[in-house]
Amino acid sequence: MFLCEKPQLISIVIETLSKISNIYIILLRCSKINIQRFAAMKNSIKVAVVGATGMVGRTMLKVLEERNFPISMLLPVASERSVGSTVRFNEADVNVVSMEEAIAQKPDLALFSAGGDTSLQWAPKFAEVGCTVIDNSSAWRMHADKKLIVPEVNGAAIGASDLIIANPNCSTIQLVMTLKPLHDAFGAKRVIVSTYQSVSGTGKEAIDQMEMERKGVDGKMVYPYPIDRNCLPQCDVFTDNDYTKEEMKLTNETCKILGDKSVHVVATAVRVPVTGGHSESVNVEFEKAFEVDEVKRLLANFPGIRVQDQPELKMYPMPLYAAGKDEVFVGRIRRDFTRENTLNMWIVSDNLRKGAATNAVQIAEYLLANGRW
Ligand code: NAP
Ligand code: 2RA
Repeated sequence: MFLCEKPQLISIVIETLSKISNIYIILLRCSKINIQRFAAMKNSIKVAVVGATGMVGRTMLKVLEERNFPISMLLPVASERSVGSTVRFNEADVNVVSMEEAIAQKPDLALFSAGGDTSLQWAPKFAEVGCTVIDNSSAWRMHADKKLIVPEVNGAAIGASDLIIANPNCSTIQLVMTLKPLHDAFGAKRVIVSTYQSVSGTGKEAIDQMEMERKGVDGKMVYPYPIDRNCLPQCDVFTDNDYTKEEMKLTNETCKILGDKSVHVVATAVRVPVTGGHSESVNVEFEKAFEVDEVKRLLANFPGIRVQDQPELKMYPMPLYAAGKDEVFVGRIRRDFTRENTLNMWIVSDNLRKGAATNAVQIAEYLLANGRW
């Protein structure tokens, strides 16, 4: 009797041990999630950062930290490759979790920067649990029922039912910030933009490509040609009309944010061997006459814009000095003497900050201030 019951006993022991180890794993996961809890502040919320290991995601963590955004629990999410690794936030190592684990925690807010396909697949799943998603990819920007927001320009367009909110493309944000006060005053008719976009705009693999080239080492090529000591008149892929997607984003997103389809924007987007910070040479034709001093005054008074324009002192915006800053810098402001009511200017901003992370966090701050949580 005892002999024949022994295998059964062994299987009961194994089953019990396995249950204990499962409980142990769950407790371990919970303990990791405990590490991600932070001292509660007023209106503290659970925040997921999707793409937390990427260029934009890491900047989001930095910006959330710097601006003391009230977070009760942080859920950094990345691809399966990174689950279990850690990111640094508020002097703690916080575990990267999977999409499923983050959704199970029912976050209040998710800041997405993990590419368009990831957003299309996962943003609705976060929204289903009542989470507000602010998405940095191009996935939702031109959807008729999704808002495309730069808080200083059209923050008031956000409604209570907007759960997936799109963050515009980096090159568009710095353009619309500058156009908004001038469009309101003089009516922009036609905008010709040439961009000088940094390598960080393509993501961390592009930085690696440029660094490898500088070291003379062969490595993965993200661009079709070398980027160091070169300029590529191609940002993103070509569309049917021979403009690139980046160029068409400038055309379409600008009209959507300004709420005015009559503004004609045409762009040439160029990738340059600069690590961070996008620059734009912009020519704007207005309906109404303007004085250059009035243009400078309107720009200087607009929140988030810094005018740097003293040619006699060689003062103008440059990406090297815009790095790490949240403002949009404008200089070389001058009349186009070849055309009536037309202006030239040079706009520079840190593409990872106001062009992505800072704008997304500002949208979240706007929602917080307006009682979303
Ligand atoms: P990146 O440096 O290449 O980082 C991509 C991030 O997405 C990483 O955290 C990566 O995780 C994660 N990811 C990739 N596939 C995933 C998946 N299937 N599930 C979950 N996470 C996944 O790229 P980035 O420059 O930060 O750009 C991210 C997004 O922001 C893009 O949509 C881009 O268009 C947009 N954006 C970028 C800028 C810019 O200036 N760079 C500006 C505005 C908007 P792993 O580390 O695990 O691979
Ligand atoms: C770039 N559009 O190519 C990207 C950043 N969002 O710079």
